[in-house]
Amino acid sequence: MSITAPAPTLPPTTTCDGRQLAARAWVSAVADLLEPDEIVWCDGSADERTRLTALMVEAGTLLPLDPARRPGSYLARSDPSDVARIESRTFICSDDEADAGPTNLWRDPTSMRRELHGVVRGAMRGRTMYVVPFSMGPLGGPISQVGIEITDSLYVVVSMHVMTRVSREVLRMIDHGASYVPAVHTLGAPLEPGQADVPWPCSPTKYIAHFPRTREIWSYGSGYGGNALLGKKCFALRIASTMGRAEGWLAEHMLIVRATSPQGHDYHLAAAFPSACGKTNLAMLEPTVPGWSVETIGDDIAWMRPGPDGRLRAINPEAGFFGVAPGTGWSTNPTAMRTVARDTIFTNVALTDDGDVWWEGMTEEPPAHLTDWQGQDWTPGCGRPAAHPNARFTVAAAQCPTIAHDWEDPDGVALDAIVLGGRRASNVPLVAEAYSWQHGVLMGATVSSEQTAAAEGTVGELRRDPFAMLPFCGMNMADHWQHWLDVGARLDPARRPVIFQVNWFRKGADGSFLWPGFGENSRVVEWLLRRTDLRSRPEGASAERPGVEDDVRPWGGPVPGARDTAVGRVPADGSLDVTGLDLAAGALDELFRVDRDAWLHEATLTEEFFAQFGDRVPTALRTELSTLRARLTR
Ligand code: SAT
Ligand code: MN
Repeated sequence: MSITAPAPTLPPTTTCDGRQLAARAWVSAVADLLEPDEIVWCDGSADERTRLTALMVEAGTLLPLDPARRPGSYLARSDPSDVARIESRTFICSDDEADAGPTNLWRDPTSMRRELHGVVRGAMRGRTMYVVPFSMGPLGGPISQVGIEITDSLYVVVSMHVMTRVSREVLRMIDHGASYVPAVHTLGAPLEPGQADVPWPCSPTKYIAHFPRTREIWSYGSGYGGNALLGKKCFALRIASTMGRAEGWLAEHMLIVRATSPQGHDYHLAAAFPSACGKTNLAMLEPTVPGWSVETIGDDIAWMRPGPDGRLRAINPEAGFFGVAPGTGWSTNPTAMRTVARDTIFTNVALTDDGDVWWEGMTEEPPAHLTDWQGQDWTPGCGRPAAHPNARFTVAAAQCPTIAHDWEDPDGVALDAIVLGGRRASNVPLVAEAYSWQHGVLMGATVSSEQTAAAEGTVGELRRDPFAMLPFCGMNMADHWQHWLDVGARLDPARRPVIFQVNWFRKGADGSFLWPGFGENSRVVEWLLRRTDLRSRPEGASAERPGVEDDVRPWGGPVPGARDTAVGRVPADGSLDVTGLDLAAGALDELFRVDRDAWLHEATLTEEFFAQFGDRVPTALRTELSTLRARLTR
């Protein structure tokens, strides 16, 4: 009789009786497998950051910028093959394939654990293993969560200092029973004795694997962004979305802002946008509407939980911004430019001859000579971009001039509005208010962008990006929609946020944008925020003036009127403030025109889109879709 040994696998994260392993036990099991030369426990201190930064300068990973121009700032150039998230190597390893759903790459957790064991064994040989205890959200806050990232990348450690709250206190919390997300990252580039290192080690083989049941993350082979800073998309979205579903909260790809009206009333909104829709600009909006001001709370991720008062409370779980540099300029987003004026790590931007940074869109005129993101000479018109299109800045949120003074309030802010944006040349109005929470969830489930500029009345190829979560949802997308419905049902119907859809990108018959965008989007924000005042409208108040629905104004400002359309409530004539805007003739009508046939076609496309999720699509959404059809054909 022969006895076969069980196939080796990743170390467990729990004891036999299901309790999570003590941090030290788990770390030492991981170290046994990865075989680093040394283990360093990080504390998140300024000293630590200074020391590790100096090591990276010495290794050539970071290039110090001219302190007179960009104090405390550095340039990192990644390996040219390691420049972005890799969705084709991002796996959701749920026990049941159906729980990952058709929009994720699923792998069986048992076989993935075996496969990864073989891949990561000895991966840290010749390197130092850093143990980074971090909190997402203010330490110990009711909506916050903690994790431990193990990594052999100094760039990752220092970036985690900026993007999360790294602290030894996290280890104490874990010792006292707090559960944590165990996250392992390795560059997959062990060093043989005597082998020289390179500035940006990585491996051609890559894995970004998520294990929802044990909440683990294993990332191999990349040192870049969301592949490697595991607190961000991996934890705060993919793993957190599954935690939130189990625990009754939402982890969303949303910015959070506070807008204050001229009457001094604070409103809070969270907004989801697919990429390239101006999310960062909205997070740092400079309103053109007189008397309004906007403060930033978060630019990328929102964790939202029903509060004891029946309202939805949101925090930004991150501590920094990892923003796209190209396209950020003094004319498009001066607030972001001021944020990165100092103490910033730039990755894959161009270097100026005087030791500063540049990227496409920073200034109208490029400098006469640059060193491009790959370290090559660059002159205008040479045919290559100077900065990689996904070049980034990593900077503390606290440096943002518009950051709210209380952005770190552990209890978060109570949301008044949830905004879902897409990039649509046709069909979708500039703004539409959902008729109900369910209708809003349908809006979120059907968020899409058009690749091509659609001709009038037709719809181009749609890229679906439900709730802007397509690459970030750690579970079956249809279950995510059901979870939205469930969370909504737990909120006080009179106080829960109102859901809106926006689209800054609608085009006219001549193919030009109908809406100016940027700061003028504050006009839309004003309209939709004031609409949320209706939730607290006193009984019996009536509409008295055209475009003004309610003359009894809880906050001293008028509630703008709305007109019902098949797809939602749009601004009544005169209720969206467009004074001083130079809109083309008929643009306003066109921005809110609902084309019956095009929308019936849109409903069919939605049915086709839903079909891939089969019976996991919530009944309430199918009902909403039929109701939409009924409104269209009425
Ligand atoms: O690299 S990140 O995933 O952090 C940013 C992004 O791709 O959205
Ligand atoms: Mn993002």
